[in-house]
Amino acid sequence: MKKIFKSTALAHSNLAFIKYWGKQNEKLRLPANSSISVNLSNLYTITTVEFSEKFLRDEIKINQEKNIKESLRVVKHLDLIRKKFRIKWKAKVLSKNNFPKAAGFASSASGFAALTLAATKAFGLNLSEKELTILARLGSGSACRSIPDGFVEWKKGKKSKNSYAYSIFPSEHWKISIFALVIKNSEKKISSSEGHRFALKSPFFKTRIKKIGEKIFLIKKFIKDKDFLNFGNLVEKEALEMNAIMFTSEPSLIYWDEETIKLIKFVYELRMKKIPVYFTIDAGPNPYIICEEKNEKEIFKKLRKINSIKNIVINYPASGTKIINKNIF
Ligand code: 2P0
Repeated sequence: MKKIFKSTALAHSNLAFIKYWGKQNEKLRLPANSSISVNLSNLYTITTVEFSEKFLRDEIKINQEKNIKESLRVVKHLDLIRKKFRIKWKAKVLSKNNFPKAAGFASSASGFAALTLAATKAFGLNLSEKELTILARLGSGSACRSIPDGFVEWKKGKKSKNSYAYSIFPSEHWKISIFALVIKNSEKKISSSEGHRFALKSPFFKTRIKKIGEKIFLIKKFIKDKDFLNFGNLVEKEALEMNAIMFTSEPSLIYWDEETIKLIKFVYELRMKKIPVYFTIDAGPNPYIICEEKNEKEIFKKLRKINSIKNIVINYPASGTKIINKNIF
């Protein structure tokens, strides 16, 4: 029987508690600091990759659309994989997010994690988890954190082979609830890749880097102990510090909207009412709100009443990237 070089992977998006913002090496996507994240159960990408000697060119479809800029980035990643493993064949790639692309969630992490596993498996390569994280990182830095299970650390490393991600706690370790809130769903004008470059020019960047080691030590301890109050406090501080780097970078980046600030204040109000809840924000206006599972329903009810929130996705810690037996073409 003729062998088919085709495989499908599912990767969850991830949310950083200690963020990646600024690179020590842009080409190799070596981050300026290590980071800590969790995979998000309800935000994921499924990608099927097929290689064939008959294909004349790569054909890339993301959410049924042909987007030239995104396709070029995918082809670049395929080229890297082909070069590394001496593959000559062209590929067909179909990638689908379970969330609408215009929902305002980043998809490069889950996208490049799924692409890396599907493409290597399609060719029958069985890479170790560590190797997969290194390869995914070269496509998009944060993608390496979507490969391992649950709560993940990405070690910054000084060389490509030392900059990898691994699971620090499995997804079942701590069932916290993470609301992804959409207040704005247009694409951002300044991409994360550009933002990373600007960050190095903030006068506070060096100070941030000096403090990261201690933050990583503490966040791991708080996750281990399931110490929600200290955990949430540190997550929130870290998000504000990263945003302070963005505000003071060159050029300055303010991804926030008026509604972002309103939601931050809403979180503060809930805490004044003794409801333990914390926020974090990435490179965009849409915040994430984190609480313990026991408070999830009460907070959800309150969030649903806020008109500026267009979409709420509740997430729990999720597994790493895996192969599934259902090709999408
Ligand atoms: C993070 N972000 O740690 C941080 C927080 C955004 C803010 O990782 O250039 O899309 O592809 O390596 O991975 C976004 O950066 O950048 C990011 P590239 P990426 O989640």
